[in-house]
Amino acid sequence: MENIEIARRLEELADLLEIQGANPFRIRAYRNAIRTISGLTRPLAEVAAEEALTDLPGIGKDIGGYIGELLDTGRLSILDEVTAEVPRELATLTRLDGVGPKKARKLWKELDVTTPDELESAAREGRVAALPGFGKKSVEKILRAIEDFRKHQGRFLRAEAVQYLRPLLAHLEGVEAIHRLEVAGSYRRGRETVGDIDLLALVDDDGARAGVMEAFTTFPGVDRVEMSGDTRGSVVLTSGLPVDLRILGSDSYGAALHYFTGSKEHNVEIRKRGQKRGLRVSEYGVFEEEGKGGDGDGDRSGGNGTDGRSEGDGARGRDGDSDPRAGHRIAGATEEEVFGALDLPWIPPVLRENRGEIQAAEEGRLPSLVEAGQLRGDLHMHTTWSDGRDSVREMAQACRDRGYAYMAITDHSQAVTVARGLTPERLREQWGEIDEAREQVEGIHILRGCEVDILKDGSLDLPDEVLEELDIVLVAVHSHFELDQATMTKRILTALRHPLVDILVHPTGRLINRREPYPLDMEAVLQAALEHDVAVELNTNPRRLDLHDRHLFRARELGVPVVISTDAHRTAQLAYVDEGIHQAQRGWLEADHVLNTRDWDGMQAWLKRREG
Ligand code: DGT
Ligand code: CA
Ligand code: CA
Repeated sequence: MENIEIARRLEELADLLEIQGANPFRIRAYRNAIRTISGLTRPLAEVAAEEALTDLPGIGKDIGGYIGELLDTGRLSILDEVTAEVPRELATLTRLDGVGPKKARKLWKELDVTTPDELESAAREGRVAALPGFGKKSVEKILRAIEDFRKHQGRFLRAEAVQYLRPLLAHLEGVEAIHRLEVAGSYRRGRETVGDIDLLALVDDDGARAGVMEAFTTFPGVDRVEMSGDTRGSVVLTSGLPVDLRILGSDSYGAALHYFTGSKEHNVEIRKRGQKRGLRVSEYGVFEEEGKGGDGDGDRSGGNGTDGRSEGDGARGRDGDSDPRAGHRIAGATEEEVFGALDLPWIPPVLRENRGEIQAAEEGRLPSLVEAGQLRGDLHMHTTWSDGRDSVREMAQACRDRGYAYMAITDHSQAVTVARGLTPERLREQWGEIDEAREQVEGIHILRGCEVDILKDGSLDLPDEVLEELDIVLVAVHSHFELDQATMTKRILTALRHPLVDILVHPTGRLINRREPYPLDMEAVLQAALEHDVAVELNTNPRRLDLHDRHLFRARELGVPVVISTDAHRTAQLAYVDEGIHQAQRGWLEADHVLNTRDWDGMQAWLKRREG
């Protein structure tokens, strides 16, 4: 079991205990322990094998025991005891904005409300507003939170799914009969969230299928088996992540990989392209229409007719009465073969969203997508000076160890009090520490930066004379998300007009599955960024991924430089870039569109762009 999953279970436990009314000190201790676990860079299983879990800071006897039980059995018996008394759904309720454990308890005890649906009815009937501690405003907030919850229900952050999936993949990789194993679906397309996981296994020996399916369904991390057949099985992992497995032979493996990678919209276009050529594309392969080709006898005639029988719009290749495997198969073993049969080069999965990738492939202008390894520096990170966990020097060492040529220290400015933002005085003090780090950590250029808050009226949170002394100025919105679109857009445009601003960071403010973007005219923002020579950020924190792919695509079109940065609050988070890079690729970005692929000279030149 991975750390993140252990943390998630313990969090659920803490939520339910708190609703039950457990001792607040106990709850606080549990939450501290969960924070420790989330910050660990080593797997707990490894820690447990080498030392007592209680040696870790903040891990007491209780939690140590729970972790041990989870590692050994995958279960948590105390959670079963608590859920016998407190309905488990209440933990979901506490995640709604505006409903904490105390309110969840009240809703449950007073109104018998345990689910978002029940809460909505109760709120609409005025029963919630009548409870002490719940005014009209808080009811409105709750209703909005329920709406947001519905939109995202059941979707996992890809970065989380990666971790939930890893042990299962390791398990299946040990199964000898599987020659190839791939994750298809939205996961392979690098989408920020995934609904379920689509696994494909290549098994040549038909006799081995049952054993493979059994290895899948009996994996210890499986919570329940939804179905288990000859070639297809469906399970739900203990994390709640649903996983499908399909078993395929080598003739159709590539076709299935293409089909189940999707997107559905891309598949529909590919099928249409096949039809124009007299070919039928399905998850089993590319086939010449019946009557046009023999069945494996080498009689291949035609292949470019356009009559074609209707294939519908992409229903699983089984529309009408036609057998999806009928006809002469001309491709299917690999994806290259499938695309090749349609006179196309292989298209990277991140582009398969029917946003012009087929035409670009046809015309030989598929982008050469930016890779994480091409980044030469990270320009957004926090330290213990504001809300980060590691020191300037630790961040610098970690950046250097990643092979970066440069980096920027960008703690918050004073208005962001919850993050202990810096006043001009404290910022100046920090520069002393940056100077020391410059001497101590060789081989990397450390820029003095700041994530300067954009105030409500669009002015900046630090005086110009301070900004002038910074090497790089990031600006961001952290408050007044409630402004309407016109006011919010004006606010940001005002900030972009400031002549000392370099990068607009996490431009939409969204938190995936938690907070919608604030209303913003992004076209106007990108146009202004272009006009004022300001770069926009792709923040690779898995909850942010802000800007997202469509806006990145537009930035590329306009020629607005993009910076890919992690916003790391601890050294381990510098690795966020490895996941977040998918979003850049989904926006069709190439190295040239990304500012921090430049070497140090190139970066310096950009920072001096307004001089002289
Ligand atoms: P998800 O799981 O909601 O994050 O998104 P996907 O894209 O992984 O979708 P999923 O798991 O329902 O199906 C996997 C792929 O299978 C999908 O991307 C394309 C293909 N597929 C599924 N249903 C259809 C369909 O009705 N027509 C076509 N052409 N393809 C389909
Ligand atoms: Ca899927
Ligand atoms: Ca699926």
